[in-house]
Amino acid sequence: MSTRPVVAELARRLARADRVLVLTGAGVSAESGVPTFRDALTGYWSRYRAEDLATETAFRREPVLVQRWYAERQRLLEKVRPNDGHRALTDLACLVPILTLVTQNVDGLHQRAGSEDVAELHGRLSVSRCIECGGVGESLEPTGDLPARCTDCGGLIRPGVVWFGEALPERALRDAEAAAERSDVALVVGTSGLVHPAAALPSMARAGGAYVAEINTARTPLSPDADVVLLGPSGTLLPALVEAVREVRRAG
Ligand code: BJW
Ligand code: ZN
Repeated sequence: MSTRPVVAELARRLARADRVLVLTGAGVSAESGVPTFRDALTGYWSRYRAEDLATETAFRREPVLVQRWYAERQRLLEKVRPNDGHRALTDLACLVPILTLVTQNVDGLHQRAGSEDVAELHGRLSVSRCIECGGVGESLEPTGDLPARCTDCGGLIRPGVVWFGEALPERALRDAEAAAERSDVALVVGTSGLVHPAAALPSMARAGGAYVAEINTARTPLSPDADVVLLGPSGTLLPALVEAVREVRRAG
């Protein structure tokens, strides 16, 4: 079945919305060459177990393994670029009165595509800090012995991301929840919808009366509760959607 009528309806709703919430996950960066977490062949978790790497307990147990994993991912980010999906979301922000972009991604690609005020629920990979004194800017890659330690106090250096069991940045979560409750349309892009509290935002938006649209290459646990599910890569679907919003505005 063609997705065109569905895209047209979603575009009409976006064109008359006052407030739009966009929630993104790893899928939006997949076409930039950043592996997702849970996709069977390319996801990070297919090579490692989450609990071996993405918790503070794991880090304290095996700091060298965890630092190496994150340092490798930091190096990858220096080589990748935002894709058409990131750019389309930057464009969409200029077409609606209030757009709140909330991401679970730690790669900074939305900002590099030109998006402003991005609520980063799971932190930022490029910002490392000392686990003892909180000093930022230390490298995960030591010039001397491993593991990398803080030059001020000798504490271990960790990436500035949110691990399982850790609280999300207060302001980002507060902004995301407020935007969800007030949104007219919620676009949920490239997330498996498995990790909370981010995964609760679409249902929060729907409870507040929003029209919820999901864009993903596969169905997710969020799909049954979405008003519309567009199956396909976000790097293609998002630019098409933004073009459709422009058309509605030109026509109206
Ligand atoms: C495409 C595509 C293309 C592919 N186009 N699509 C309620 C219920 C149950 C559990 C909990 C709950 N509340 C809290 C929890 C516990 C836990 C949790 O959710 N566990 C579940 C897994 C069961 N949550 C937490 O611990 C959170 N903290 C918390 O709640 O703290 C409470 C607290 C309060 C006060 C004091 C102390 C504590 C923290 C969660 C942190 C998540 N961290 C990670 C790692 C970050 C570091 C790192 O980068 O290594 O964040 S986990 C990982 O998953 C990462 C991601 O941001 C996150 C979400 O993944 P995402 O983005 O959805 O990616 P994938 O791979 O899963 O999916 C990709 C999707 O894209 C797929 O659907 C594809 O089909 C699609 N796709 N190509 C479009 N081209
Ligand atoms: Zn320190």
